[in-house]
Amino acid sequence: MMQDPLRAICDDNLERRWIWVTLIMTFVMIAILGAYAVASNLHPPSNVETIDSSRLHLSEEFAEDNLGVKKNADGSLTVTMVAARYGFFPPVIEVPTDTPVTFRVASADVLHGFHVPFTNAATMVVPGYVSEVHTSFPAAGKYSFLCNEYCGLGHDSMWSRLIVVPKSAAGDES
Ligand SMILES: [Cu+2]
Repeated sequence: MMQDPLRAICDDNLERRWIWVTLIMTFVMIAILGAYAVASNLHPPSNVETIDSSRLHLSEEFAEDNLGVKKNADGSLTVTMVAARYGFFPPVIEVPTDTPVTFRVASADVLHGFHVPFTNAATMVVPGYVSEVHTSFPAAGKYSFLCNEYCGLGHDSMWSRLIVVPKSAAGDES
């Protein structure tokens, strides 16, 4: 029988058994995380772009009038949003199915999360940075944006609505 490799660092049988249990648990958890990330097409956000949070309302892109859905020349969409205690602005976003969407989100105050359950859209919204998420929505329906970073007493009610409409019904909104 093979010699236990842990014998080199530990003489006690029971202790070695528990070391094995924790090692195996750790690798099982890493394997689950890895499999889940691959299966759900999760990847870490890669955009690093800074912005002055205190002057967000005076900035070009994140000024109140410029928030919302914009159509790009190639047919894709860019959605500009502000996360602030306690909501996402604008509070309702409508996009068509099967269309590349880039969300650009900035925080006006503290750390927030940006998560659309049942999709791969999730990122942190760190004050001072612009968070970017690229995704598309294959299924029409009503989704929610949720804040998943505790941001204060109103955190529980920090959510807003994403409506995904069938592409054919979306018409020529600009
Ligand atoms: Cu929040």
